[in-house]
Amino acid sequence: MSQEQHTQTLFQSGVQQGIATMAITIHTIPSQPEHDSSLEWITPNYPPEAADKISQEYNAAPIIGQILSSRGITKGSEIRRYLYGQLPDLYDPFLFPEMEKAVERIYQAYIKQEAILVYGDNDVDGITGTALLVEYFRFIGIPVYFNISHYTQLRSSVIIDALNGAIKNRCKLIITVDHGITAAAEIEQLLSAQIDVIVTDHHEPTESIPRCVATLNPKMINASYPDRELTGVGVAFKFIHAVTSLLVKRGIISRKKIDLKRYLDLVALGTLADMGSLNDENRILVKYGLIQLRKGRRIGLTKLLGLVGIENSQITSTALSTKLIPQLNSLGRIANARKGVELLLMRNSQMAQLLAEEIECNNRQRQRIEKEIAADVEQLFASPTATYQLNQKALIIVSNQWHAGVIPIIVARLTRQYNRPVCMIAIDNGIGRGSCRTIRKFPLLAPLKQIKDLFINFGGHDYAAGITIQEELIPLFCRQFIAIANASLAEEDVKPELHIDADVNFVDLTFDFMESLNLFEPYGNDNPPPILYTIAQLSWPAKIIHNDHLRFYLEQNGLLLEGIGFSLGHRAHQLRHKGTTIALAFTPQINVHHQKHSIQLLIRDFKVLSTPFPPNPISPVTPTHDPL
Ligand SMILES: [Mn+2]
Repeated sequence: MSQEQHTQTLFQSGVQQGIATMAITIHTIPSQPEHDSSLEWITPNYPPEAADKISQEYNAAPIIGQILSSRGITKGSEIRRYLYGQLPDLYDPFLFPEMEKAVERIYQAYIKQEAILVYGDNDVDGITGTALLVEYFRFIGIPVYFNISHYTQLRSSVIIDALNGAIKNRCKLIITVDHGITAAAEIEQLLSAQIDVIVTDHHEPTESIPRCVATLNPKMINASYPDRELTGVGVAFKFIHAVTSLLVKRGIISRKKIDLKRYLDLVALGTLADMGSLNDENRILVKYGLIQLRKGRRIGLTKLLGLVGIENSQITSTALSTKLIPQLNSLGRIANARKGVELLLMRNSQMAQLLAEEIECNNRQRQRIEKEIAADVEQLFASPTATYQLNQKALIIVSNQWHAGVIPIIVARLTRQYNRPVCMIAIDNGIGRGSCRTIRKFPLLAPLKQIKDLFINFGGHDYAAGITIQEELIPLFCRQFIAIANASLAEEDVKPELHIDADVNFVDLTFDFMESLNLFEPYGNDNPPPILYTIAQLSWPAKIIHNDHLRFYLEQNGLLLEGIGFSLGHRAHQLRHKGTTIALAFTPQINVHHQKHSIQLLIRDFKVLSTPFPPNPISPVTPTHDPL
């Protein structure tokens, strides 16, 4: 039997066994050391003089120069833009090659009072981008309708749906938000119905570009736009920026009447939700969007924030990403994302409260479904029969019992956990919908293109992509995709890493220091909270709290600090002895308890350097050999 046949047999028997018992099969499972840290710590290697020079030049604490250096932000213009970037630093929206044509078409719609249909994708990026365009067109006085695609729809039917929506509402122009770039064939049908289309998107273009009035996408080949990383809502914002300039220039509206800042709350939400890289423009947009969000002017969001327990003054990118965004996201996953747009546009407080409660309830259901799938996956990873492909560089799991809308959340987590490309495929009615995430060293689109004949459709980004595939072709996909990953990734590429920014002592961790760390906000993709390093002793054994978290009691040169380590409970046995010396990788935080502020360490990882000897004499002696 050839190697190829052998793999396929394994896969097929895996599928059959899997479906009979748990309806899941697994193709690779990396080994994880159970007891010690499984992360490789990458310490910074910048020259200390360079970091000091930055701090002196910017009159900032030494730590600022160190973290900037560790992240490779060392040129004067980059540092200024990173630390103090403002709205006027945004690029000219007319740098999009087809912006001129797009705004001219809106001008026509305004003059002729033609209705526009805004058609958005069903994730938070699409929802916020749709709400932004609808609110803007209403404000300047163009009739506007909106539709949001449904998660169960195939792409071909999405555009037909848009067409029907446009005909029903007599719209002459459709504007897509956060999708459309890969739908050239379907968009042809709109043209033959004499409906104009403007595509606004940020997904990677495929070979055929839609033939339409204008395509606004920072990822177009030969695009002259300087920032590829804008998300769907970001592109929509650039669009209304350009429309505003034109309408002001032509004397239709006065500059004073329009304040584009009021749309930035939506831009911040969509950009964070879509994991936009928080450098360059996204960083500026999110920074100012957070200021807007804290004003609490959008009643629907205020109600939803209230339900998830975030006060306006406590709004941070992290709070939004962990608490608010999953709520809005759950609509597109398992319900109707249209409600998300309604919530964002709502003016009536009572109705906003009701809708926010409905969304919260929907999110709870999403959490239940997610928990079930996560338990399935966990059980599968624990199963001894699943270990036959331990050394593969990609992980693919398939089931006919998963909810396609929920798997992207789990895929993202598995990718972080195993630090390798992961794909989860949910089969329904003979069609598999796969969600793929990956690591920096293995961008997805090139390998997916290589095997594109296997798919009904595929698309997305280099680090998060989706596939649609006939069920019978899944084994072939697994074999080919894993082979490509194995050929291009080395063992060290898939070893989980932890990047440390700087090394500090407890004495440095003051409230002033915490204030200077704020300069690095907002945190998110490509701009994580700084991770610091130190060595300390346990002033008391660590305590397990809430099942799997650890509370640390630490001492360094007579200074005491507490730390919290999420999901580190399984390593409590390493921290049983007072006086144990450990290396810590952590992010300092301000903890507020009964209105008292204190600094605590969010422990990302630790390594035991030495334990005090002899160990606790009361502990029972473990026999060193079998007494029989
Ligand atoms: Mn998007």
